[in-house]
Parts: sequence; structure tokens; C-alpha cells
Amino acid sequence: MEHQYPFVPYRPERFEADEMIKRGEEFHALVDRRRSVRFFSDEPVPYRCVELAVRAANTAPSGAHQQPWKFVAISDPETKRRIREAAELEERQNYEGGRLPQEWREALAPLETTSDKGYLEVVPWLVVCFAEKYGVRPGGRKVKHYYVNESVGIACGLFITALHAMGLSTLTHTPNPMAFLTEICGRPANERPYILFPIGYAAPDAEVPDLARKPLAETLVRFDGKLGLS
Ligand code: IYR
Repeated sequence: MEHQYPFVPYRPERFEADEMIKRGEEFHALVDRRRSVRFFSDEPVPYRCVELAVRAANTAPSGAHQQPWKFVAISDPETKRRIREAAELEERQNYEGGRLPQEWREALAPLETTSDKGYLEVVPWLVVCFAEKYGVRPGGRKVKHYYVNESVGIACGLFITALHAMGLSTLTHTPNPMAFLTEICGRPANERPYILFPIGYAAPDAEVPDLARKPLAETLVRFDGKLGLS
């Protein structure tokens, strides 16, 4: 059989148990320091950092290895301004125009978010992640994509983790609805805006809500194969 990908040996690093746990603890401590940021400095960030974060995202597993994502990096002030204006227009309808259902407003209230998205103009980079709903072959033929949301979500998780590892901050912003990003970024019909990431250094006086992560007991179930009889 003709292999599209030749199979090659894969021997991931192995560690003693103590070392495994130490590494797990260190990685957890690193990612536990990450917070979503809404107050940014306008200090420039090298484009190389954006490239490296996208390279990290590109290592994500994806349905049928179709890698159905596209990251668009924007630094041009005029484009940032257009994105801020369009995002705030939508968010004003959400927050002040009564478009957000009551239950959603209540869920958001503790985060004290508003329709003001000034950070979209402050940051040195806006990166928009688009999900490729289907592929398009060079001749124009459409190719079905599989598990697009799962794949792009994992890629974005790696993306924000890479930014954090470099000392940068971001926000997984979804200015609902975000079709305006397709138009402003000039993207084709097979791509749907997925997340808008403002990227920069956190402002020196940035604040975040003092949230707690769910305890392990609420997020991990050790299932021993037997359903409890009560
Ligand atoms: N997109 C809006 C509302 C919003 C929604 C959720 I879910 C959040 O976790 C935070 C905000 C906004 O950006 O303000």
C-alpha cells in the first residue's frame, strides 16, 4: 500500500516517577499563573512571538490531520480601530440593547465586563483565529472537514499557553456575533471567525477578578469500573 505519510519511529521521552510528577507540578504551576486579561500595555511585541505561538498551535491534534485553522495577525492601527468599532457596536446591542438573555447577563455579572472594548486598539497585536468549516482544493473542489470545533479549540488552547509561556497576555474574546471579522480581514467563505485574541503585555496596573479554579474533586472522577449501589 502506498503511504501518504510514511510511518516513522516515535520514542517520546520517559522519566522516573518522581521526575514525571515534578514536571507535571511545574507545568501546572506555569499554566495556573495564566489569567485572561482586559487591561493591556501598548508596548510593542515582536512578530516572532506571534509566529511562535501559531507554531505551537499548529502542533494541535486535529480531525483527520486537516489542521482546520487560520490565524490572522493584525498590527495596523486602522484595522484595529475598525475591529474595535464593529465589536463595540455588537456588544452595545448585547449589553445595553437587551440582546443578551437575562440568564447570560447574570452569569457574566461577576466578571464585570462591559461593551467597552478599548483594549482592541491598545494592544500591539490582534490575532483572529478562523475555523475552516471545509477545505478548498486548488481547483476549487470542497473537502469535508471533521471535528472542526474540537480541533480549533485545542489549537487555541496551545496558542494561549504558548503566549503565557512567553510572558504575554491575551483574552479569548468572542464579540458575538463576529461575522464582521470575516469582512474586515477579507477571509473566504469557508472560514468562520472562532476567537479574537488581543495580545500584548498586561498593563502594569492590570487587575483580574480573584477567581478560583474548580477543585479537582469537581473536575476529576476516578472511576473504578463499578457503579455505586446506594
Ligand atoms: N462577548 C461579550 C460577552 C461575554 C461573554 C462571555 I460567555 C464571557 O465569558 C465574557 C464576555 C464580551 O466580550 O463582553
